[in-house]
Amino acid sequence: MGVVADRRTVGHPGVGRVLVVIPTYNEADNVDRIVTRVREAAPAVDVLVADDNSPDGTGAIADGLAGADPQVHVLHRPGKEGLGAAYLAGFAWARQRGYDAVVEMDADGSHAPEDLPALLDAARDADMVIGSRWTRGARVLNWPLRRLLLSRAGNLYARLALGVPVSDATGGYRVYRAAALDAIDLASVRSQGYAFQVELSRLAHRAGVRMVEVPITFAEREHGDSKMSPLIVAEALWRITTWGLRDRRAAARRPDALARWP
Ligand SMILES: Nc1nc2c(ncn2[C@@H]2O[C@H](COP(=O)(O)OP(=O)(O)OP(=O)(O)O)[C@@H](O)[C@H]2O)c(=O)[nH]1
Ligand SMILES: [Mg+2]
Repeated sequence: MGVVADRRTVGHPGVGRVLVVIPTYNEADNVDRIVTRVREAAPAVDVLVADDNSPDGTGAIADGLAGADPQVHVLHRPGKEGLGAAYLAGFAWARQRGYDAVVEMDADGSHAPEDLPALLDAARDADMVIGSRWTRGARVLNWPLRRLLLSRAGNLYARLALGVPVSDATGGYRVYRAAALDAIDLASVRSQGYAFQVELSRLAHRAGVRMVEVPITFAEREHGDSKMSPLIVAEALWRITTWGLRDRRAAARRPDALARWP
């Protein structure tokens, strides 16, 4: 008991108390597995499952895990509102309880909990850490060519349109320290799908948040169904284009516009 309490207070050395937020929608085959892996890989961090009232009973399974482990919590949300809304609710939950850092992680096993200690170590010298599929040392396992190309093209477009200096702006395995969340105007965020990750990358970059990327091993989901849809891709394309045009118009209005033009 004493040891557990100490770990909870201490969290990750040099970072503080950490909450891993795992959004879920119909992840009944995955939620137990992922929570168990996180607890084993990083015993000092707490977990919050943010479930959108999944019809397959994911929320009830998460309740069972929370009942058996005081470091596991569940946020029940009334219905499916997208990844972005679930994360924003998770961030608010963390801040109300004084966590020093929040981690984003998918439930489907694509983001290996075993990589989490390395991400948290990197957060000692940065306010935002992106677990990257596209930096040296990263690995992407079992992804079909179609998904590889979509991710590479999406990242290239995001970098060109927005100037965000990261190789994986769409990636969803991240650490935000409280300073990063304070610097970003979260109330202005509207994105739901992948666009959410790009929007937060853009806002963090504009706010001067210290970002680093750490290579991860990313694996295709083995159980359950993807929530990726043409609508989610269309949202990202539309929003990135709109932000890019807005940034260029704003840059052009500044007196030293010509010197700044990329
Ligand atoms: N709470 C909540 N979670 C969601 C929602 N949509 C997706 N998620 C979760 O967000 C994470 C990522 O979704 P995935 O379906 O794995 O999307 P993806 O990783 O782009 O797609 P795959 O590569 O096919 O797995 C998973 O943990 C999902 O359960 C939602 O509307 N609400
Ligand atoms: Mg996935």
